[in-house]
Amino acid sequence: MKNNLGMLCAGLAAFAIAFAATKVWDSPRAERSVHDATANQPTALPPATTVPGMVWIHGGEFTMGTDSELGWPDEKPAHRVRVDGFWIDETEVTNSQFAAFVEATKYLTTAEQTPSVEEILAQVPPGTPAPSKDMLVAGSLVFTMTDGPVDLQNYSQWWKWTPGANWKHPEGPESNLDDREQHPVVHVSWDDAVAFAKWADKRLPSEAEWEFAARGGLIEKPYVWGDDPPSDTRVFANIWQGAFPHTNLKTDGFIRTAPVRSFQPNGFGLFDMAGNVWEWCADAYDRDAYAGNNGLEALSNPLVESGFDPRNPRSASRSQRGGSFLCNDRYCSRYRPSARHGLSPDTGMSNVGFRCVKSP
Ligand SMILES: [Ca+2]
Repeated sequence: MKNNLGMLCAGLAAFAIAFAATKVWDSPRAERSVHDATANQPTALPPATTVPGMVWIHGGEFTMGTDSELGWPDEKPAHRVRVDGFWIDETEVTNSQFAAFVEATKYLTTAEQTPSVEEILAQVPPGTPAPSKDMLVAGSLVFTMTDGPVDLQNYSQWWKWTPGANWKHPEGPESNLDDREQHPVVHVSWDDAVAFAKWADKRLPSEAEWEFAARGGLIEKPYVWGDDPPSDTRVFANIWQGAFPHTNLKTDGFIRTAPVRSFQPNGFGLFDMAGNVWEWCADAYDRDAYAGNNGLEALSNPLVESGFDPRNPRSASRSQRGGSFLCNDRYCSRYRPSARHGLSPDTGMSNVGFRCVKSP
């Protein structure tokens, strides 16, 4: 189904985007506890085998979420979680890797399929007018820089429904993947990511696994690299420098996606755990997933199976992590390791990709 088109028909009222609202991000950082000393301590011997392109994460107990003022409500409260060991891809899945999957399976992504009126109307508020015939074509939502400052609540200012946009044509039919083989694949839906993972004998990470891996062994740090907030001149990841969405200073070298491995890896040797593209997780997105989780007992391998996404109430949103090249510290800073986001599972966009994990 093509919920991204449905959301456009609904006037983007329910459109869940990487950066939901303006917020002041210069508030002082909260004091950090050090009760997380067991994080990244091995709970078992690593497996004897290795998996090419993947890093073994031996699991353990850690503090998931945050109580920091940097965090959005869906990141709170901080709570204790324990995850078993797993392998995780060193990088986001690249165009080259996704091409191998499509070549082997002839898989057709969601963005390459023509939506039906029925599919769209099932996901928008009752009474929403049916989309016009010219909108019933395969396509995806493409980020388009604006000419100047715009109302940051009006996502349609910079997200354009683009017929013919898909993973092979990221900016529309005229674009291609030349020199982008090592960029993360984009315009993939959750369904597409799950299909790839099954083919690769892998799976999508749980939010808990993803966050444990993203923290790279650091204890309750606000960023995957530590304490220092990024700025227009201080670069740690592929995010947005300058005034969103009209001025990109490109200090990090990239206006859109960057080749994987372009920035320093985190403490576990994982690349782009902040920025570049959002990464689908296995969990259903639930705004209130952590409510009541601030007890003393650590949760073991949590996985959210159903939830409520207030920005997308008619679709069973799935969680994404990591932020993207569109994130800006003055706007949402959702490239922090505790930051969460929900998006309809049948939606891909210019800044949505994934990586996989594998259990022993
Ligand atoms: Ca950038």
